[in-house]
Amino acid sequence: MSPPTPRVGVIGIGYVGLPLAVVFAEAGVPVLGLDVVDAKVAAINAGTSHIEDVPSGRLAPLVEQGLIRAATDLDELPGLEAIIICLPTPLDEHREPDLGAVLGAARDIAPRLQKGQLVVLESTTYPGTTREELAPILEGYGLAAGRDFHLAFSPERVDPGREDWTTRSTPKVVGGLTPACTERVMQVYGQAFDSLVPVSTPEVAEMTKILENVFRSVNIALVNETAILCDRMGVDVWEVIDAAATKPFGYMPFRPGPGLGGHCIPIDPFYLTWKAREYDFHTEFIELAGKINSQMPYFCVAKLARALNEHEKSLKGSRVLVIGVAYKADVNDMRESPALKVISLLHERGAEVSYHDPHVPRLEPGHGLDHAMASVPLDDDALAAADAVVVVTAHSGIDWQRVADASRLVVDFRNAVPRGENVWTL
Ligand code: SAJ
Repeated sequence: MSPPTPRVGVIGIGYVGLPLAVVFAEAGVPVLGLDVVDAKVAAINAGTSHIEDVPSGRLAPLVEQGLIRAATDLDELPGLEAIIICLPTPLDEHREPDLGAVLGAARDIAPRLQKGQLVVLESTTYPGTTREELAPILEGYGLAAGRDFHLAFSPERVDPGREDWTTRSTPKVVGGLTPACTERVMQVYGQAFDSLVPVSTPEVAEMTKILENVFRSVNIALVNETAILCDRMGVDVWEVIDAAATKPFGYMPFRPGPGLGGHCIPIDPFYLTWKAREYDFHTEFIELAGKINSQMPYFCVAKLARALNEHEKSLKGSRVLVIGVAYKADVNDMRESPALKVISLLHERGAEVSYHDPHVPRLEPGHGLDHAMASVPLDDDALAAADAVVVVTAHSGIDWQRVADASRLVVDFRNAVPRGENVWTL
């Protein structure tokens, strides 16, 4: 029996695209995943997932049934009902929006675009991108957005590692260029998502996503600033936050840490900052939050130096064991991880650094690391040999009491280790 004809195309089968493809395929909608990386395409067609949140055991049956297929060739685009763009939107070296991947995809789609097709952008970007940047490129071959083809924005709300809210169950915001576009994206997405949140324009949908991430960045910066002040006042910020979290309304706990990682929160807010300048507007909260969050690795290394000093040691020449380097607990993603900055600063100050991370077996040079590093076993010898053990990312499954018992000094930036004489906290 020939494989089912794909109806939805997902351009960019990564952290966002692959979970999206799986949700459509599990709803019985055949998906064509498109990517420029041959290895990713080959892995998916072999039923092997390269995304932690999508186990191969979940992907393989869908590939075997022909419900997911991956390719690099865009010439199958014309046969699809919907084309969904899930490509990275990083910042460039000047910390300005880099829409290169998204607009490149639009230029690839445009000559293949057919009447009646739906194009959806899922990549996080500034309000106006869909209407002002994407539509003109897609209209380059005579079709008009909203009349000949449908165009919408629908932000991804993936929280890597989370299991209670899934790609399917998390409410999905959709904003079409026209009411008919919104209706069309609801028809297509309604096959795969439990609940849809239609909004009046793509700008509303784009701004919704940015607000969600600015909300996190600003609140994380708030507790980070509070942590720095509490340190100076000799107040336990963790106890303060836990006490505040007992308020059953009007409060949402965020926790301080060694900095802001991930491919979203440190980056997305600055897409709005950039766009706001067109309106003579300074997004002061976003910029202040960025300033505070980016200072946290420096504050944490300074606190480590103070702790070593209390043990008659200096950073220079000290053996420091870092526990957890991924950008957050229970993921293997290193993008924008504050651990990279912490390790780089420790190297600059002459410390001998090793690390243990069960999710990250190896760190390649780059992003401030001038040499590769391999994760070391977290055994009593490694803990005892360190002049300081530093908790940067508190993965589950680590015996923190053992860390406290076997270490001479622990500096815990995540409030993971039981308190004790030899334990300093952020
Ligand atoms: N962090 C703190 N303190 C906190 C919470 C987080 O220091 O109280 C740090 C984390 O360690 C991490 C960074 O901030 O380095 C980002 O954490 P995050 O929890 O926002 O995690 P992300 O970036 O993996 O996922 C987020 C989504 N997270 C949640 O909704 C909880 C959400 O903001 C977006 O849907 C998603 O990124 C995205 O793709 O935009």
